[in-house]
Amino acid sequence: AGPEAQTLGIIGVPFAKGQAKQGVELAPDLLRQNKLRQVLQNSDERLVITDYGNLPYAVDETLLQQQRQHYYHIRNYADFMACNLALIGQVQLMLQQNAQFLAIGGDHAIGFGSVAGHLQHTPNLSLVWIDAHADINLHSTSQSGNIHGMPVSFLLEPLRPTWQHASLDKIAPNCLPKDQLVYIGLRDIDPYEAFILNKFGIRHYAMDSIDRVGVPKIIEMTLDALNPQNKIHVSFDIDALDSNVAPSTGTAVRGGLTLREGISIVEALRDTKRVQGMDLVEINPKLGSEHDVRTTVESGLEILKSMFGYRRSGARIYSNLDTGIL
Ligand code: HAR
Ligand code: MN
Ligand code: MN
Ligand code: MN
Repeated sequence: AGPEAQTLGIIGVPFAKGQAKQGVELAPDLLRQNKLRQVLQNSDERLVITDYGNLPYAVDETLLQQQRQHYYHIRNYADFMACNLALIGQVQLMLQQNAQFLAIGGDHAIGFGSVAGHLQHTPNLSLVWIDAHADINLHSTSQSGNIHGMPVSFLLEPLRPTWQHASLDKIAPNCLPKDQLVYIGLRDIDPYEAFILNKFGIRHYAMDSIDRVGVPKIIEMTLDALNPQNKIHVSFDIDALDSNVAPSTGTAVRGGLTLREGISIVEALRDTKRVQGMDLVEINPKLGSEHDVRTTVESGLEILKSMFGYRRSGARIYSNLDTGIL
């Protein structure tokens, strides 16, 4: 690892209790079996990768009390908080030891701990949430009780008071200002989520905006909105991609991003050189056929490849190229 080294820490977060379907906990190991490490290494030879394995967590009595008293209507609140507490610490550790990190879910409930940990290391952060869903429900608005539909509400400054019993000021004092969040790919927004997005003027480029102005303009508007001094966190829910390229996921929605659009967005974010953390979540190998699972894993790996340096144009750095051939 020379001065050009780009250090990347990877953590698997096999958390599946933010929703009701089994299987999403298998994704980190499945991606590893499908040569995650080699794919990333080949995307940029300067990467120095440390895989921290899969994150363990333990639920304590305080969290169970919080669940019993205040959040009994949310499925697995105590598990959610315990896992995310561990992840908040893990992300900070990875950013002490690496320039960048990647968190592999698990379901999108881990977006809370991943972004919250990132915010504790880097208070001036911008968040790009690429998803079919807004994941901004409050405990009082969720119709499903599934906490993978709520992580953004824990992160956003104006929504924090709605989690008054969650001790967020202790766990994760830094939060995200509403103007440093941009959503891309939405197409399945709950009524109260739409109300929240509009009330606070949160930028959300749903699929209809993408249809109207196209991906290059959406990228331009996204980058214009984000503070250019900030580092960026990209939280990528595989269901942002169309279900024909990402069928094996718990809440697939048709009419999503093509793989090319997904790659294009991720390439542009990478090119800012400000992306410091990324999540890839909601790949569920227990859903769909063997072919569906392979397609979904391949799409996920293509997205990661582009984030960590691969360029379709061939415009990449190769230090040991033998130019004596010509
Ligand atoms: N909005 C719905 C809910 O709150 C669906 C949540 C979403 N599913 C996800 N997250 N895959 O993006 O229950
Ligand atoms: Mn650091
Ligand atoms: Mn999501
Ligand atoms: Mn989603």
